Amino acid sequence: MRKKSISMIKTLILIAVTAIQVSCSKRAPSDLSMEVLIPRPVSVTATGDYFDLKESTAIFVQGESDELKNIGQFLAGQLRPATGFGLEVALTSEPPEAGNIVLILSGEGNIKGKEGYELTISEDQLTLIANKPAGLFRGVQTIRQLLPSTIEMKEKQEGPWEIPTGIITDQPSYEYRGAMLDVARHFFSVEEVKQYIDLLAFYKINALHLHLSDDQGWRIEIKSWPKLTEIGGSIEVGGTKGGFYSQDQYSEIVKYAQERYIIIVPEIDMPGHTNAALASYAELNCNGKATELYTGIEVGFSTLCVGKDITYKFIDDVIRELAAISPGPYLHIGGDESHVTKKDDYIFFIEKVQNIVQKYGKLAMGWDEISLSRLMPNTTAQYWSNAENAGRAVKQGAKLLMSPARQAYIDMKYDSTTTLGQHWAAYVEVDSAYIWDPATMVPGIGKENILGVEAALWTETITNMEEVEYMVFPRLPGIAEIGWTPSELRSWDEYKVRLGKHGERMEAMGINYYQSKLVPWRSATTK
Ligand code: TNX
Repeated sequence: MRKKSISMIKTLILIAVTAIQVSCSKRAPSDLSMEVLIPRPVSVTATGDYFDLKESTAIFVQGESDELKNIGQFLAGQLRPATGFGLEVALTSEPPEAGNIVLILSGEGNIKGKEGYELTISEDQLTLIANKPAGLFRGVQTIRQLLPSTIEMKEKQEGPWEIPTGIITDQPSYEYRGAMLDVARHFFSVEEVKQYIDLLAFYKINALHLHLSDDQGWRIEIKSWPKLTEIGGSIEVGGTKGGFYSQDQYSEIVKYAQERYIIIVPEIDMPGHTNAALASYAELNCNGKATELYTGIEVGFSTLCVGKDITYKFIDDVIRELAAISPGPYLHIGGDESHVTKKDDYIFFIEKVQNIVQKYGKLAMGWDEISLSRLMPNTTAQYWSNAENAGRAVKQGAKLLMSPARQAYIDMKYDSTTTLGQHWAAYVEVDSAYIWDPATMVPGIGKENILGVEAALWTETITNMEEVEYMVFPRLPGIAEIGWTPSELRSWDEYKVRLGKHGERMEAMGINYYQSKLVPWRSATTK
């Protein structure tokens, strides 16, 4: 009896002590390594505490540079609406007081390459260090993803705005991580392209390839050939009104992308896929007659007249004007599916056009068929389906950009019930878009031959941004991760859980994404 009551008292004391401990300790320990980050960072060490973003938090930028201040402003701009905080951005040369965010450009630390960064989060301070501004910008995306999903909402939300403490050291696997948008089959406005750029930036993508011309439309103003846009830009697939970018508008897109450390890769597809040009100028046709405008979705029926001098005068003008407004290193010459161009003509044409691209100071890129021609050492071939073409390109010393249609063509339907998209290559479910490795895709071709990866969105069936989002999400985040995260850190079983949790964030961003049954979604509408 006595023994029993002593043990009962002991138990009660234990309960009381535990209760006091729990109510006194602030919060459960955090675990930075469990945070949902896409792409997954290279290295994460957790230290168990929290950094709190507060009303009083400021963003300090170390270094006298407007460029760095702009990155600070970008971060503040992302965090202000949902927090309602002022988040002042200030330049400093002194280490600031506790409670702030600090962005530092420095050659020190464990940071690799021009996009690497190191993020050190303590209770007192959040410190982001990089060698180059691009690295700071990539790290800023990590900071966004470490805050609660509601940070992405446009109206003020309830906090707390806490970030688990620890250290993230990160850098990309591939130097080029791109997305292609076909603005030729359906036209997308400057505002829509900017919206797309914002989505790409969030996943640390650094190249937007704009497919600016095709059979159905010519979308970039060329001042010396004005009918290209007057006539060739007037319509789109289905016969609806088309559109084009004036050179000023295009420059506005380039600048917007540049501020997000994204290059624009402009593509003029030739010698095939050129009906819009052939309809605009009779002299570009071998028979001297302009074709009719085309609003269908067949491919491979058009070609520039390879034997005429005027063709190269035309290309010289187009490339000269386009190169002058394109600060990025690459200019894409297409070269795919030229089914009505004779093989010898095709070979001759691609060699000649590569020279023109070089003359205007750019590096040529082209779809994998260009490897039939002699490639210049700095030309990049974009692999989409033909391993033989890819092998021939690499043998010539060219690098490959990997866009395998069965994995990275995000205009493909997810499954047989998807209403948008095509399925000539495959049904591309969310797992298929994730489970592939650029470095083992084509036998005999390894990482050293590969520039990077690119997800391609062709728009024969895609007419507006809501549809773009549905096809892009959630396949693009997976392809972004393939480009960024080393292959040994990638597994579908781990990724699908992370993606499932990321659903909440896509919803907070207002993204219309496909809720694949293969992913365990944890989101407002699927919970
Ligand atoms: C093939 S692959 C194309 C495009 C189409 C796309 C549709 C390649 C380089 N060309 O012209 O839009 O398929 O999925």
